[in-house]
Amino acid sequence: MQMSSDLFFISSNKNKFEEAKNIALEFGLKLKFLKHSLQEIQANTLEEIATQKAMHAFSICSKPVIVEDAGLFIKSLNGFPGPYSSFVFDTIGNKGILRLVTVKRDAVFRSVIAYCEKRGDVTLFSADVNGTISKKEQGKRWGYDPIFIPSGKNKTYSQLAGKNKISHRYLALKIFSNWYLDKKKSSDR
Ligand code: ITT
Repeated sequence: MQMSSDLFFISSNKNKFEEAKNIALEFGLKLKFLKHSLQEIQANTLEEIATQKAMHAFSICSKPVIVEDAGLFIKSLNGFPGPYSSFVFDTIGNKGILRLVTVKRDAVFRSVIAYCEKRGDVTLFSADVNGTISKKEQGKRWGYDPIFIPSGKNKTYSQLAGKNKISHRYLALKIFSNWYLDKKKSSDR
């Protein structure tokens, strides 16, 4: 398979990049990592945050770039922490979330990938995975992995060897990669 290899991925989160890199390779895309903490605006949607992050990222590298904004939306908490997932993880963490979720445990993990290759021009790709919040932390890994059980499984993301084949990040990167490789093919013609 021929690899397409001129795409930057900017994030402060090495775990996120490692997953994205392995997933993208499967689709024939080689991502280059640039570790940077991008400006995260206060906004009500991941799409708005991802758009701003992509514009900031492009101003840093001036090359085609993707960023991701992800969020955990808990239905009984009206979608909290959603766009505040990063802040909430750093403040109350998984233990705090487990204290807030009592009876209804349904949740959605969402990924929004934002692509920018020109100043002010951002294209978005998103995907959701439905699931539930576990009763206690199970397994390790990173972020909310120990408390999110994707639908149809009885293990958390942390405990699933195949997380990268079913995750919100996998699904969003799949849509993005198809779009990006098609675009490259038509511009190479
Ligand atoms: P960026 O620099 O890329 O923004 P971040 O860690 O702040 O890195 P997000 O804002 O996208 O990333 O993520 C929101 C929160 O959700 C953050 O605390 C992550 O650790 C967590 N998170 C995102 N994807 C996750 C995943 O696949 N598994 C577990 N936690 C995840």
